[in-house]
Amino acid sequence: MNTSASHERLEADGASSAGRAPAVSAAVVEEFQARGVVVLRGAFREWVEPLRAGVAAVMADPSPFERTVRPDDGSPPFFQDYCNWNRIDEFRRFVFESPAGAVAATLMRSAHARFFHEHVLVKEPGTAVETPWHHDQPYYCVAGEKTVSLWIALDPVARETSVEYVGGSHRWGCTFRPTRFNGTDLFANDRTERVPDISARRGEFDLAGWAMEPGDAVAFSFLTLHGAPGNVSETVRRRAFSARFVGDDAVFRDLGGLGSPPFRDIALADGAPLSGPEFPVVFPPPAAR
Ligand SMILES: O=C(O)CCC(=O)C(=O)O
Repeated sequence: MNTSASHERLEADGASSAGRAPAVSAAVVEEFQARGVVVLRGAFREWVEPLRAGVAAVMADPSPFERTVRPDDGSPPFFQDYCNWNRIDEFRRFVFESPAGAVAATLMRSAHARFFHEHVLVKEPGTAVETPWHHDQPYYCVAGEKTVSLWIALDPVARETSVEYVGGSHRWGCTFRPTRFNGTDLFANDRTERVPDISARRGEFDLAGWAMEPGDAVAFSFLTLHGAPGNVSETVRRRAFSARFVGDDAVFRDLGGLGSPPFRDIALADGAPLSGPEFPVVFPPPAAR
């Protein structure tokens, strides 16, 4: 567990434009760089209501990418959908008008922040569906050192329901085989190493996780291993909006449209700098460039 409470603080200062970020202290940046994960208290409080409205809109009209896991034990589902920012007004406003891009650029120590995609994750009260331990990098058609996801809580999240992160795993120097939730291969690939059984060896790792309030966020690298239990609450939903950014070193990795998200229509060459309307630069905002 993270004991450095001073590193947990990031209080939103009322900033609401992409050009004006809440202060992210040097200590927070250092912790993100060293541990691969840091909690940002209250950073997106004013975005909770718009994002909840966006989540409701997606759930009412999911995209073709929607994946809802319905557990065999009959407990409630785990809803997931992604890449909806361009059709859901609240999400598009978040991408371009919230301080998320500025926060991401600061944490990544990047001259700019480019939006990669967003992911909606809703664990209904009582769902038994766990999020298996994984890291996101092997699923993605992008490579680079500068990456960050902002997992924003839209409900109160108790510690026993929270996502957990393996501190320092972003520096292990390896990526693990990308699999689906059920353990089958997502696509043919030459990675043989599987994610270690973190749950069985908890004492060996620097596990980080936090009880959260709506508007708190956890920032973590695409390489940081993470996983989550089911939603042990019988009454409180666990709605989350995970916004993903890459920095100025991002290049396209051609996965033949087989990654997750698949991004089947990208015309970039393997290794080319990531660009294009699917991945807008959101910080600095256009007026400041
Ligand atoms: O919300 C969860 O349970 C998992 C989140 C996750 O895997 C992610 O945001 O990359």
